[in-house]
Amino acid sequence: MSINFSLEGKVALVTGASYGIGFAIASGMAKAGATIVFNDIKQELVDKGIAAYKEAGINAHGYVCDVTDEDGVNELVAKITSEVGPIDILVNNAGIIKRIPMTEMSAKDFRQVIDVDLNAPFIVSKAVIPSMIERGHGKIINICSMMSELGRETVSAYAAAKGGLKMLTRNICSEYGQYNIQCNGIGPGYIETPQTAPLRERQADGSRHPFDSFICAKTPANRWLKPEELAGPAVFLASEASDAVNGHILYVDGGILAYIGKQPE
Ligand code: NAP
Ligand code: GCO
Repeated sequence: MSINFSLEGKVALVTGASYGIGFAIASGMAKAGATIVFNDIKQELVDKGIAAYKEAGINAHGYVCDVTDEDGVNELVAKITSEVGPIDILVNNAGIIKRIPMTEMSAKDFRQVIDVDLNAPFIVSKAVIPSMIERGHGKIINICSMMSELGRETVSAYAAAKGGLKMLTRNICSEYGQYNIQCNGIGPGYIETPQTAPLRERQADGSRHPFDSFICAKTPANRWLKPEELAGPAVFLASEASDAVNGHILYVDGGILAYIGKQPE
């Protein structure tokens, strides 16, 4: 019996993948044979992304698109389909966070986080599913979070969005599994990217950021994870090897969710 982890002949759209987790996942999928398509809001970042993929030996297709803009997303999917090919794999990766105590957060800020982190995965998934149904297969991977399971101070909007994204994942599985579409989530732990840079920066006196020490104490391996460590799980969920896996959130967190945390010395 052969197990097929290959993505040869597949077109993968990874949203918000000029850098960070999206770039790492797309790079891993390219190494498994996928044709990579990505988007970002700004042309400048798309250009930088294309150059970065090229440097990694990957001929990626980059487009400017705000994933919260439904008309723009529908145009993007039509353009990709005509210029590259129908989308076989969708990774809803684009995301933002605003770290503000809830009682100080405006409704506008709350809505913006929900719009990017939850409404947009709905919009993009809705745009690609009909073609997946027509072709009898599809893979959707939603990038969830520790905050799909846990809360913490200042991230109310983000946690609400990522908790909702977990349930959207399960609902796409429920509604479209009959068409051989698998929709799963990846729940990264704490990853070294620009999004978490403010939580890791050295203090004025040169000491470690308190949150840096906190997260390392909550992670069995006592370290932050790297974006590249998400590529293997993503390739698995994008490949035929996971055709019987559906509606699952695969936590790639170094064990944070299993661990009470290191006792302070
Ligand atoms: P990041 O470094 O902030 O990158 C986010 C990417 O999404 C950027 O390329 C950004 O483009 C793009 N983006 C944001 N809003 C967009 C929009 N409206 N339309 C299109 N693209 C948009 O974040 P990251 O750390 O790589 O995180 C990627 C995903 O993983 C996010 O969903 C995040 O919530 C999730 N996650 C991150 C961690 C972590 O520890 N880093 C852990 C768990 C989950 P611009 O630069 O143009 O804004
Ligand atoms: C935070 C972090 C986290 C990570 C990630 C953890 O402020 O707590 O940004 O939310 O981004 O989502 O899985």
